[in-house]
Amino acid sequence: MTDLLEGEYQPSPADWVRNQVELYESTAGKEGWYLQDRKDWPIVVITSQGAKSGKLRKNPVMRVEHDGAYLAVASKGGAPEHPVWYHNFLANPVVQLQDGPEPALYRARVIEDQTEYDEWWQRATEVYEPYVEYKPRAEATGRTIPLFLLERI
Ligand code: F42
Repeated sequence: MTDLLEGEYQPSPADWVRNQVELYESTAGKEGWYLQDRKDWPIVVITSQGAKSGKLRKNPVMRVEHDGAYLAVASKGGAPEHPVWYHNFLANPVVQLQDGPEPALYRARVIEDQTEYDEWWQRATEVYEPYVEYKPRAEATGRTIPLFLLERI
């Protein structure tokens, strides 16, 4: 697979993330398209450019799609801090998203409007119910889970 963004690919230090990306990309999305053994939990692979290094970072996130737009939920399991890719998306909002055989470029923006946030949060929890538990876990540490809307360029 050829990346649409320029830069050297730096695989994730997390085995499960790196392996899922490899399986997904090497099979053009025919394998590795869901989380764990749950075919009702589909994923997409997003490639961003490192905010500091400029290297390409690849992260699967849950597939939350509506009218051709995608949501990236920066949940990190409800951890106290944002995932590192959150900073990459802010610094370099043009990201690559693969949902199926071919990647495409999207522009990412943080959803600020509360109504829009609530609408997309609802869609996210319909795809992946564990987000419901991540939200209070993050909020207990003073963090609101950021939502990025990705629109095709
Ligand atoms: N994570 C989510 O947050 N939401 C999801 O919906 C989600 C779904 C999902 C499905 C399948 C799967 O396999 C993983 C899934 N994950 C999901 C996990 C997700 O892919 C990420 O692993 C997770 O969000 C943590 O992201 P992270 O970026 O914090 O990961 C760390 C461990 C990491 O990989 N760090 C790298 C490193 O080398 O330490 C990247 C570092 C990086 O990008 N550096 C930047 C650079 O310039 O290169 C610097 C950025 C800066 O300015 O600090």
